[in-house]
Amino acid sequence: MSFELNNPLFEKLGMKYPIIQGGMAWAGTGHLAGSVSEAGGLGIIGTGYWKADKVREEIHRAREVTDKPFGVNVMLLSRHIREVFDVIIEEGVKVVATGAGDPSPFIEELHSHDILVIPVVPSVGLAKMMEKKGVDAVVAEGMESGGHIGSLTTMTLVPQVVDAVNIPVIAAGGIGDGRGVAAAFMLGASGVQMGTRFLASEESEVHENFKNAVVKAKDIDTLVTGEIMGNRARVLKTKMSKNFVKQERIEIQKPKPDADAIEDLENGSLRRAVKDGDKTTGAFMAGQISGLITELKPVSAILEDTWAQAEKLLN
Ligand code: TUI
Repeated sequence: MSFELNNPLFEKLGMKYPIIQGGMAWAGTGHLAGSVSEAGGLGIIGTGYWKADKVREEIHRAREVTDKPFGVNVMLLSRHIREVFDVIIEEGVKVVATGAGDPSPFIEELHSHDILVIPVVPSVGLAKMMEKKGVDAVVAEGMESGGHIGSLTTMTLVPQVVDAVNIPVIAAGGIGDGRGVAAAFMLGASGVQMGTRFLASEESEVHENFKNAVVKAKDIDTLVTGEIMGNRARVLKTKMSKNFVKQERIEIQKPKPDADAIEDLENGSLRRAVKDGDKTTGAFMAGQISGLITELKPVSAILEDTWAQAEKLLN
């Protein structure tokens, strides 16, 4: 007996599992996203603050590993989003996910090119607004997630979004194995998104220091930066992130830093974690579920094992 997938969206995309890989900036490379799609999930390239040329290159890298559809996540705080959307349209990408903002101005245009639009939402209000604008599904993301986060937990957000909208709801935040997937389905979700679990995969291209840090992390080893300055983001505890939180309390008394300085700080610190494994100045964005992840696995095993465990529980 197998649990019925009640998500036509995933059938349309030819997915074997109702599992999406979160579009992680710097970490969600074409190779990782392509590998997830190839193995039966939906991979998503995380474009963060990347310029259009880099996005095009990673789309091509995804196509080296799969002929299946994959998505591209557009991070709406970036100044390069217009050019990034142009590349997505030119390259015939099938799915756009968005994060860290309101994608309303782009939805009609993306639909006119037959691109599915799946925004990440941190609240019921935004989910309802997105449904009104005609999006194809929403990812309801709790604050257990790594990176930029809202303030509700997955347990509280998902059922409230499920009750508020009539489009598929994909749960994200704190899901790392089949128990989490089964729980999300019990809350009414019809799919899940996992990010941190895929960071610690063989196909993930983050620095080995980053992978090891996720594997070694315990339950209480993340903290949230930006509580004071804004742009709350969950990262692994390091000397640097602990110090950042302290510095924020000092910085807030000073005149506001300019946009370029903030972008350099955010983009640079994440790049240094992902590319250089730099524990002194890097921001290792990862979710609270890091504590559950104790080994690196191939993407195919992550999908297979997770879904096998979920199906057993759901049946
Ligand atoms: O976007 C994410 N997670 C991210 S983006 C990112 S890149 C970055 N790096 C450094 C600092 C900031 C960003 C790293 N992680 N998740 C999806 C998400 N979207 N979480 C929360 C939201 C969100 C927040 C507000 C979505 C919409 C929103 O709307 C506000 C509005 O404009 O109404």
